Amino acid sequence: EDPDAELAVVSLPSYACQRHTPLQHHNKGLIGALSILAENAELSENEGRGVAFRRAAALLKSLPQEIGRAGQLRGLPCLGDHSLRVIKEVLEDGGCREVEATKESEQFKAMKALTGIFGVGPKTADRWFREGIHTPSDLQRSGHTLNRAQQAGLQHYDDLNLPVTKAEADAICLIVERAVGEVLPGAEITLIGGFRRGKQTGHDVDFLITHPEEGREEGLMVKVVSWLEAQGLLLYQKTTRNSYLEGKDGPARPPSNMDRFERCFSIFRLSAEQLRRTTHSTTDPSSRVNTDLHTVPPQSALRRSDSSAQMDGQVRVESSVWSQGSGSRSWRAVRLDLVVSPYSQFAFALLGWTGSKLFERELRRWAVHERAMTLSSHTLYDSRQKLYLRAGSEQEIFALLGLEYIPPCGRNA
Ligand code: DGT
Ligand code: MG
Repeated sequence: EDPDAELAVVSLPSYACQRHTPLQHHNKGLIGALSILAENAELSENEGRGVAFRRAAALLKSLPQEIGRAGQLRGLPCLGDHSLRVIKEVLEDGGCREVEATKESEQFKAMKALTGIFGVGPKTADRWFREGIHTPSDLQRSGHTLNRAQQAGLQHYDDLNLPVTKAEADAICLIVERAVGEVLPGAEITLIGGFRRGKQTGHDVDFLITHPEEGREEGLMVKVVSWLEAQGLLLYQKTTRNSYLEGKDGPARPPSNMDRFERCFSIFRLSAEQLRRTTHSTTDPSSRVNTDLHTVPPQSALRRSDSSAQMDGQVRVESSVWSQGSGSRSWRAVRLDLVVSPYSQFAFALLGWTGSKLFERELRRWAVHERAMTLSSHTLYDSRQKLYLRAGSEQEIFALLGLEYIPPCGRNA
């Protein structure tokens, strides 16, 4: 009898946007291995290879149980030859040589360390690596001229490489809410990105801002940023008008829409006091933890061990950024991204900025290949009818795409 002659544990559709992908899953070892290879491909700017590993990992994330034998995967989509080889090796030998070699590789380690600097992408990191620069300290010593973003990135390197907790995101939310309320009453702010998908930590905090009266949001970003800067809350900021031009092959959008889409990349200065105030005033009992220290935030905000960070092969269980050595710090740096969207595009912006990145990619791929539509964070264009489809909610967009609605917590592909 063929030991592999068993049916797949479940049958799953091939696009991640057709499935629920929860945050908690059952195949951490396999997913960790595939994620290392995906990351390495991305750092080597081999996008296609990266996506193939990400799709395979996402498929495993949506399985309802742990895989014990490769035969259980028979008939499942998204698993290419390379991914299957890695999966088999991990299942049979408890590890994969290619993954181990990647993790140990000087190039991979250096590329990770250098792209871990805010403002440094794979191209720049690769150029530096070939000059013998492997670490942020090497870079500092090299005397290279850095742009403003990179200078800030180097300066706040340690903080920006520590996960941001949900408690920290909530504290920043209160402050940004206040800024938005001061400069434009009635404006609305929504926590997006990984935290909206239910993650307990992230690499940054992302907010989407809009106003129910179309047009009132114009110029809002500049005002919000100025307010935050005046309070000394931004360590760095760069505001762009509609920096993101999606899908070069997408239809041209009216310039007025594009002009209104604003984004700000920033580094926020979060003080221990601000964090303490939030965690004490919150109504969620799970995040209300007693502490008799003045500047040290509650334990809930200090926990740094995170399953999603471990999944990415980056086990970070160091002592908190808030308590270093014997003393305690009074503030930390946090990456903060702000996006302003006109109300008419809000649903598209919300869907487009909630992620995950792979889920977004899969939505757009589904739209193009299965529906002849172009989805962006602004609009949905139907190429057959030659018209833009309006939507007031994420549910409507899924319906227009002919997809079952997947809530944010199911978009962790
Ligand atoms: P994190 O921060 O590591 O917990 O993970 P995410 O999922 O929050 O990832 P992040 O912060 O890089 O981006 C949030 C989502 O926004 C991401 O899942 C996809 C989307 N996104 C990121 N950058 C862009 C962009 O330039 N344009 C558009 N339309 N969407 C973007
Ligand atoms: Mg994020």
